[in-house]
Amino acid sequence: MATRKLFRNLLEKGVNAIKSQQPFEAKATAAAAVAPDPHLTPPEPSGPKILTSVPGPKSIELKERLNGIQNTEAIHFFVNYNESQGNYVMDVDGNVMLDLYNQIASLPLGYSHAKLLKVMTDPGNTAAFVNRPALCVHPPGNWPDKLFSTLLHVAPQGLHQVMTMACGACSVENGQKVLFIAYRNRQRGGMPPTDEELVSCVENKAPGCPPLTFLGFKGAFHGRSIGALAITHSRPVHKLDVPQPDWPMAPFPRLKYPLDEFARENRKEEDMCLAATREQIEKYNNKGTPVAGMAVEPIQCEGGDNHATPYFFQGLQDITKEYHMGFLIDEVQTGCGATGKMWAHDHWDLKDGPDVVTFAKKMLTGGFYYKDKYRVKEGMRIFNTWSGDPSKVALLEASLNVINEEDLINNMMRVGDYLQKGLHDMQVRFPGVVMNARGLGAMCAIDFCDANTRDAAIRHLRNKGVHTGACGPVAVRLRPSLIFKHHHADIFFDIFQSVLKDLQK
Ligand code: PSZ
Repeated sequence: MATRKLFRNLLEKGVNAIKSQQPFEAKATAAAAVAPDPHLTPPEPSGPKILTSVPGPKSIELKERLNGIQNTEAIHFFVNYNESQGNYVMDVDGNVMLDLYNQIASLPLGYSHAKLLKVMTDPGNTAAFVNRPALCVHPPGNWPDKLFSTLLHVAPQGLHQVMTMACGACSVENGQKVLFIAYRNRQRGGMPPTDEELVSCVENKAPGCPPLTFLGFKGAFHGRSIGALAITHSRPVHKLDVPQPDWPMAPFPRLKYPLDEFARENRKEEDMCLAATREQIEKYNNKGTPVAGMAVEPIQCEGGDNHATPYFFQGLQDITKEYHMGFLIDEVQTGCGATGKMWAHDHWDLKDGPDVVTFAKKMLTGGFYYKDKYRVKEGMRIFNTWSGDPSKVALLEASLNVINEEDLINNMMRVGDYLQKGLHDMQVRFPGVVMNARGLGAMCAIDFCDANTRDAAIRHLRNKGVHTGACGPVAVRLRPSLIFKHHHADIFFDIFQSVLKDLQK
């Protein structure tokens, strides 16, 4: 019985138990009294407004109804998308919350941005929305132009090939496939596959299905489908009962924050992880299961917002070159400007572009970029029915225009700096409650003394009108959209401070 309970706790770690709280009337702070953003129609609220506990009675009723046909344990609250605006999400009970989580970090411009609504209502786009194409066989005539003006326009340096996909996990898996295929092509010296390979691969047997492996990092999250899951090592809830290949796993640095203050210790930790990565690769290569590629997140997000320095990532790239492996950078959560650069790996000053970069979330379409040398010759090998969706690329186009016109990536750098300083200030003022404030641009996090206090903080924040997310064992992560400004940060800090005061009691 005790084991069962422990197991369930392990499985549920990070899924917040949602309990009722006392209603809270958020005060409109002086900081909130700023001119409304003209791009928001109607303008966003001036601050949070809480009418019931969150989730409120309507959310609870809907959850019960939905629970009859699916598992609803992860649902925080039901949303009124018609009334959610800018940085504020409104739930079905009329509670208005400042949203620092944004649909798991996937709204580039918050809710109902006028420019995105316009794309949806433009009669010229109707056919594209109604007739969803099988993009790899019947693309629309404007598809090449659309890809050049959007995805290629913001492509990471040195990566000129792109493929759209439906979600993050399938982007990662297709990126892995591209690297496996390239590895085998290199081993064959450009010769075509043998008949034996063609026959055996259909039966999941070698040599057609080679014993190649792919390296992931401890604490990583790359998605829930089987190939992406095989390089995911964050929580048991993702993996339990699913057969997985024996692939190498290396330690990801556990650094001390602020990074600069602990530069010497952090360097030692990163050197240790780089050495361990080499050891893993040698081990798997030597036992006849060569490592064809490695995947790494610029910040391990779901795993707890674990950062590493450019030195570590440069070291990883050197290793991939030395061992003739592909270097896949998973920018599903870090891509599209939130770190203060279009791609988080732009912060690293790599000698050469990465081999594959995956994206989804704020890019609105899934997909991956890759180097020309990884182009797969045959059609149908990197392929699925929809292979993305032109309507999502139309929304991405409008979003990128706004991001460019309003200099929103630099906004993330500036407001991110402000958020990081504010979080640091909180850890100085509430020692023993919060610690390890950290961030890159506006992708920030702070640790709590333990998981229960962290979960309570998220509940209290929500009941006072701020929606944030949990990650890792004890962290709260902030995932503002690119239109988040300093006055929103002030509202967050007012409420965060009052929650920390309550928790300190
Ligand atoms: O709990 C969850 O399902 C979460 S929390 C964060 C994510 C999912 N992120 C998805 C994700 C990611 O952060 C990285 C770095 N790579 C791949 C994925 C998978 O993307 P989706 O969910 O679109 O398949």
